[in-house]
Amino acid sequence: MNAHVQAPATVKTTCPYCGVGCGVLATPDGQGGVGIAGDRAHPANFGRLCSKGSALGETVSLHGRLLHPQVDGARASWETALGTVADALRRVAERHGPDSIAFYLSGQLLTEDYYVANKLAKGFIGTPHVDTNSRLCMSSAVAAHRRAFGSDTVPGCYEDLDEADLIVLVGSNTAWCHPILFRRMIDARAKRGTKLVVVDPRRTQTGEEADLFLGLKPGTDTALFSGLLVHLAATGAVDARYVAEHTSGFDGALERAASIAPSVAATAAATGLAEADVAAFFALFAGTKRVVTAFSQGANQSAQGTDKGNAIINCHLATGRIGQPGAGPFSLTGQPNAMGGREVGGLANMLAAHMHFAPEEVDRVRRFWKAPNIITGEGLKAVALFEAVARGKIKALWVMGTNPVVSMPRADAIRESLRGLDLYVVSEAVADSDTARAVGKTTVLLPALAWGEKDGTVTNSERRISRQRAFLKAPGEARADWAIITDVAKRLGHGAAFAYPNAAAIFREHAALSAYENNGARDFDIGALADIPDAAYAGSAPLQWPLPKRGKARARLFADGRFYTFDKRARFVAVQAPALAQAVTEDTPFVLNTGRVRDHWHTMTRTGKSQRLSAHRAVPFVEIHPDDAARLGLAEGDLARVSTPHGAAILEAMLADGVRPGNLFASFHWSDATASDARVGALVRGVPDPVSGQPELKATPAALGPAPYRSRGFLLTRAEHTPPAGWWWARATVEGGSGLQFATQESSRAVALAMRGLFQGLELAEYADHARGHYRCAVYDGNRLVACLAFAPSAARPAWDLAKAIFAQTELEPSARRALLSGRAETASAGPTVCACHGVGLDVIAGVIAAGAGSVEAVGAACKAGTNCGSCIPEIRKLLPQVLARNAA
Ligand SMILES: Nc1nc2c(c(=O)[nH]1)N[C@H]1C(S)=C(S)[C@@H](COP(=O)(O)OP(=O)(O)OC[C@H]3O[C@@H](n4cnc5c(=O)[nH]c(N)nc54)[C@H](O)[C@@H]3O)O[C@H]1N2
Ligand SMILES: Nc1nc2c(c(=O)[nH]1)N[C@H]1C(S)=C(S)[C@@H](COP(=O)(O)OP(=O)(O)OC[C@H]3O[C@@H](n4cnc5c(=O)[nH]c(N)nc54)[C@H](O)[C@@H]3O)O[C@H]1N2
Ligand code: SF4
Ligand SMILES: [Mo]
Repeated sequence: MNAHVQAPATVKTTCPYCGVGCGVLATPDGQGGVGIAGDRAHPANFGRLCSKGSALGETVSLHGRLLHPQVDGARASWETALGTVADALRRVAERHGPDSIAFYLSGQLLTEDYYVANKLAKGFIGTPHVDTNSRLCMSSAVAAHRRAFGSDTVPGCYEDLDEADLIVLVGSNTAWCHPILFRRMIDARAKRGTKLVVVDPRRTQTGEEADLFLGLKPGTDTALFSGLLVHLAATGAVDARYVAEHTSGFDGALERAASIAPSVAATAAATGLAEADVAAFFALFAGTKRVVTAFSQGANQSAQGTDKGNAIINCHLATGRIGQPGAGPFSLTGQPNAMGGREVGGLANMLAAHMHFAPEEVDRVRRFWKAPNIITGEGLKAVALFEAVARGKIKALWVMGTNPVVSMPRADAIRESLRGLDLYVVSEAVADSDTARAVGKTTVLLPALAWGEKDGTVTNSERRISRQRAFLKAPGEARADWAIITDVAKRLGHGAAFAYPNAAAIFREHAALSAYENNGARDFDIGALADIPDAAYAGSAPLQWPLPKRGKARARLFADGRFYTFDKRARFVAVQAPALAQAVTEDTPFVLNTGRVRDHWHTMTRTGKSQRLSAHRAVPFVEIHPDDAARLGLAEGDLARVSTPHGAAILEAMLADGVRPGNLFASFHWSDATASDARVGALVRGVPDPVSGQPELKATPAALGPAPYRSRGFLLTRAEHTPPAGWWWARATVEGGSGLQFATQESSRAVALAMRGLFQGLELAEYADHARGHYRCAVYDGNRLVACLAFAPSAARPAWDLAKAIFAQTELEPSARRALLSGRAETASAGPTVCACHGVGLDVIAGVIAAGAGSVEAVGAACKAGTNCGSCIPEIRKLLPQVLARNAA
């Protein structure tokens, strides 16, 4: 190697996906690519990364990026685009008042971006209508914290998971959605015998790993935790002194709990659980001092989300298990900067820096910002905000860093409502998200810097502020979100208040506001960072708040039993009895639950670029209990139509006995950019929780039936291809190109004709049996395979694993060419991917198990599966007994 070539510099940054907030070492290769490793020095992950974090290097290409501003579909200069935005905002404010302007922000913005957007809207434009996708994510946890603690405070930290003897996971598929924290839990089990209880109507991979799985009826969590409170009181497990000295409202909460679930038997009846399981859970909780109850979307995304949070917190307050090592309620935040959004006040019911709308708070923020148009009350929350767009009350909407046309409930109606906007602005990293494709009367797209290019801070689930650092240069004309916002502020005449030279200056102001006239009255105080010099900000190590100027940092809050209510006592909350927001009907007899898969992130604008991450679940699916499927004549892999009064989707049936009979589970990851008929958000009703306004996304009554297509097939191409209208399809990135699974009413003859048309001038190797409707085709350019297709009647739907493996090769052996035409491998194939990191398939893993690998470790030693990020270990663990049993039979 040339001695003068500099070794590439490694940059410490933070993963842009989940709220675990893992530290990442990024080593750019100088050609737009990057090597990724876990940061051993980061206290969230100590060097580990999950499948999504490990594959970050596959997602930074510029393919599909929005690189230039656009106005009404045409490329425009920044000058024109920002002028259009500022002029229209001014016009709308003059004609209809500033409160006809709304902002819809995201927990994936950096704190600095979030801070200036919130400041511009609430202090300078003067509109309260600023909400964020965090409304759909953890606003119920925020509301529960505020009701119980008087502040939105997460009391605990990740070390509590290492030090707990019992971890209760409520509505959390931690193994897939917070994988690195899940690894810490599994480590704790190995180290100290920590027990794991999982509460979820669906037996997920997390549930598979549990010591006790509680597959309760959807929406009945408040009954379970009411029953627990009653049990704690009845068995002397209540810490009476703690309750007397540090709390209020215990009697009322207990009385209510007793009216909901007076006994183990009543709890079992209300939740649909076995009495023995309920009793076992109650005994475990009562008898274990170090308990962490971690909750996420199965609790939050519920028409009773706030009550679910408080029902959990009640049990921790009753036992004094809060703010102590290894004990406390713990809200797992979803997005990388969900917590930062709360810090800046990005939700419609907050003002800024954990201040709300008490007159002295409004006045304080006004003085600090020198704000000419400070708002004085709450704005509309996401669901109501988009309803106001539909009604024409909101005339201008600026969406930043979120894809609501996919992720909002009733997403079809959301898309439709945007048409009426006088001004529709989208700050985006990608060009063709469904939200970027939607249009208002005037539509402006603003290209934002993405992960690896932008620079600022994020705060994870344990209140730890970490730096996201740039290691790639800004592509095209993309700019930092904060820079875009401050430029619009300047055009609106607010230059002086938005004259930030860099992200560090914004951070300092944010830190200063947190400390402003605080004196310990507000939990969020990072005053110690208010004067942080640029160089120290640039090099800053991860820091946990609170971090006041005077006083010390604390990993846990409330250890002293003092809370942020006026009398410093925590509040017990009397919760409501469980009831689904909407009951099932004859026409919609199923309860549709929605959520996530292991390897995709939300609307897939980033993880969808990675072939490794696209292999685990390549097709939009609906999990159905086998009994329901049998009744409806649906077999594994059939296409099924799921519908509600709000929308419909066509998804592959996945038979899963982990789903309760009568329930369905689908992912909201697919959009119009990646599939023809799989925008699951369109089906979801989204009834808001009365306290938090967070919509119910886990229980919409739905109908289910077969979606018959004559034929099914797949097509692998080097460049992306979209089938004709009327075909069902789903696209996934594959090694070396793009893969489509499709279904159609067309004949094999028509498909053969289409292939010949599509690949004119190239060599087509074809196998056709049109009488039986079978057709296979491989397209070559010289020796290079450029496309390959297989097509058959739906009942004989071809699998693509073998073709995918061949498509990834550069030089094809004659046996591979033959295999493409016969559809049969001459050597063993790998099967569907289980281990994304090492690309190890199911058949390979089953093979090594059959050959004697009897444990997760042995499987890893034999074929490397599960040895990198460990996200697939639960799947391997599940496979072991199955294969061993099959072998023994
Ligand atoms: N792989 C991956 N990881 C992610 C994300 C991603 O997109 N992909 N997104 C991140 C974000 S933003 C978030 S918010 C988190 C979400 O993380 P999680 O909350 O763990 O994920 P979900 O799949 O949305 O829902 C969790 C579980 O709630 C269950 N549930 C449904 N109804 C009920 C109920 O009534 N009671 C109970 N107890 N449970 C119920 C569902 O069956 C589901 O298994 O994940 C983060 N991490
Ligand atoms: N049915 C159903 N719906 C759900 C959920 C569910 O469980 N079920 N979960 C809800 C939850 S918890 C969440 S958090 C939401 C998530 O839903 P969304 O926020 O809509 O999903 P993302 O795909 O993360 O959208 C982020 C967008 O920002 C863009 N982007 C990336 N980086 C940047 C940047 O630096 N700047 C800007 N301006 N843009 C950027 C991405 O390309 C992408 O289009 O979905 C919610 N919706
Ligand atoms: S657990 Fe995975 S997705 Fe979450 S921050 Fe860590 S590496 Fe990123
Ligand atoms: Mo989320």
